[in-house]
Amino acid sequence: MTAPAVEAHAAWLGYPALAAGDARDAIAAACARVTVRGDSPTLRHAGSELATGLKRLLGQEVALSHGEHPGGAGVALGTTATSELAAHGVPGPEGFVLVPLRGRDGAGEGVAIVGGDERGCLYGAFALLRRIATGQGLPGEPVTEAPVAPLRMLDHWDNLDGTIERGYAGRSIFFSGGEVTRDLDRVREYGRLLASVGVNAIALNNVNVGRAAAELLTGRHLGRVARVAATLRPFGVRVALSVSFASPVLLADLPSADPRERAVGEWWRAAAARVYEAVPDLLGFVVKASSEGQPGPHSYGASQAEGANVIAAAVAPLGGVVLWRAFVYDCEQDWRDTATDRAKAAYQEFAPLDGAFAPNVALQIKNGPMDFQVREPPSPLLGAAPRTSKLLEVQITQEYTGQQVHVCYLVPLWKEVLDFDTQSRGEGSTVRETVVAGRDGTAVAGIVGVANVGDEPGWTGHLLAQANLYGFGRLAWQPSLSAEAIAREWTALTFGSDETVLDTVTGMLMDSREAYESYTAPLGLGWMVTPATHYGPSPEGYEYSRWGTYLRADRHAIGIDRGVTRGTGFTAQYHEPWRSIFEDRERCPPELLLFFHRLAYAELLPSGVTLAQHVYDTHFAGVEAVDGFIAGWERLRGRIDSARHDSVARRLRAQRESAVEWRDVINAYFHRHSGIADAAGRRLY
Ligand code: GCW
Repeated sequence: MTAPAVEAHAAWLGYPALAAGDARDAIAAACARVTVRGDSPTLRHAGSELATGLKRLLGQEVALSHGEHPGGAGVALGTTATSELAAHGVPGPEGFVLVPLRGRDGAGEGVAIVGGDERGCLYGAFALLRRIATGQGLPGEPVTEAPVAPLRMLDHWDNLDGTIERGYAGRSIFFSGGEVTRDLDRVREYGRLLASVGVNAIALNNVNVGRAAAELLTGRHLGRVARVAATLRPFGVRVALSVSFASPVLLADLPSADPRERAVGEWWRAAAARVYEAVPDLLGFVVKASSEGQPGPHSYGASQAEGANVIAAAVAPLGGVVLWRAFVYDCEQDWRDTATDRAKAAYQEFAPLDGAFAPNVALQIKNGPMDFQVREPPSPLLGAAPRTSKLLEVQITQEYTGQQVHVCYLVPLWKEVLDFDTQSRGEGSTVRETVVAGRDGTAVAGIVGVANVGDEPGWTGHLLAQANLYGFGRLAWQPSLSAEAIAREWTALTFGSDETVLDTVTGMLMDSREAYESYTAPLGLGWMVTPATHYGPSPEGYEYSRWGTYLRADRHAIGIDRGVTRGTGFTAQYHEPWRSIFEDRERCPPELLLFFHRLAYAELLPSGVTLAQHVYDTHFAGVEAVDGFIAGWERLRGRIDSARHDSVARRLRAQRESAVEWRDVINAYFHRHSGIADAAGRRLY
């Protein structure tokens, strides 16, 4: 058996044909016709997606018409505003109900998709297709869905020259040669992918904004930005721009960008007016300020709140928001200074400013206190600043997690953060409820992911990295979905319903993060990567540098104590009981032991082996896990088209090579420092 080739750009929207049988025939009978009530770009996309998707899944022609549902079998699509469908339920904005339609004899005749608004129709159309493609079939009872996160956003770190910071899938789909793209077909394809998983906002350009990108706010680029926004609009996706805090200086020659100066406020108001004239529904501006060399309020002795508020005041009357990144720390640290702890920085900077931010400012907070390592505790800032709007930021692009060469399914990592109970309002204050769903009652809430997309045909470089993009959207929509359910959905949509493929790929995705972690970051000890590129091992690459990411290894012990009693005091930023749990070696989650505690190599871990032995064991096991992925994937040859099979097989081989390097370097490092032999007698270098 050889599976047919699938166009790479279709990603999970290729709609592989269902296997012949009664189930398919019943769906085919009920879905031979699609009728769309109303006419608009969004509804047209929804209708044509349904018609083409159903056709491919069911292998039959599907008639598409706009107007009143003629009765009888078929799929009827419309909003609650279109009379006969309103009776079926009233979902909120962006939500939808899938309602089984029954004939006179009570037999199933089709399904109505009732959107709370037009975006709800689009999401409902994708949901119906997903149900059918994943074998759930047509709903037997009405199914209502609405997104949990109001803002479900992607940040592209794309530069105007077409490069992508931390991008591993080719060049930007939005920029090249210093200009905004004119390839709107590709943008449209992307809009379709985003809508299929419910992503509703996107920042087009990198948060590191140089002179060239600062000019996005000027007439030179705004026309094309507007065309990109217009292309994405029917897919329910609003555009945002990353801006430089120094824009008034860079673009208007003002002597300063001090937020307290009147001329600066006036400049931002005029700039915002110009931008909103071009893109009236612009979401707003993303700002990385006083962070890693970017200009910001600190350059003028002003606070982060003063900095954010001057821009917020400019966009507020236009309905815009400011997404203010909280990734602020001392990036000029002296490695000799052991009192400063980078993990504490974001909280120290922002928690005291609670209440000082304008209502249309949201702090965009990375999931962990350091920086997107494969294992970190949740950022304590997510449980602080109750009067400040907050967004959770995660990294879909695999900067520290294998750069789309290694398979690393990140949904389990994101779920740990979403499910973390910060205890900010007592028990039941999970990140997903308080921050992402906005139960704290602040004005802006949601989740942002740094995109892993480029212009490579399959969007994400590694085919299996598509599961991260897919999973981000699905999780933002419904954080209670399990990581495994999402992996299975993606696999079925991407490869079809072959059970062997489903089980193998889902299993591989589910094991992948732990595998990567086991050969790169023992017990939460991060940063052993090669500086700058962040690929491959270099245990002391950052040891004597300025970035605040130290291991402080000597011949007895490694790691940093971050407790209150004998460390940097980082644990004090958490609410109880976390503060005490993280502080206490006995109760600290084992996978975070080296994040919170300095341990001797000879120390016995709860598992009964020494730290050194644990490192050897996990590093050997990590490479074995990769061998398992390779063997599992080999068994799928012939069940997956050869182009996609080969591309993953090639990457798995490259992953293995890198994993071996990691294993041998990290094991050698621990062995040379500790002098402890491997109990299993394996080769250490
Ligand atoms: O993870 C680090 C990256 C930088 C990035 C920065 C940030 C865009 O190494 O490349 O800059 O985080 O999040 O601002």
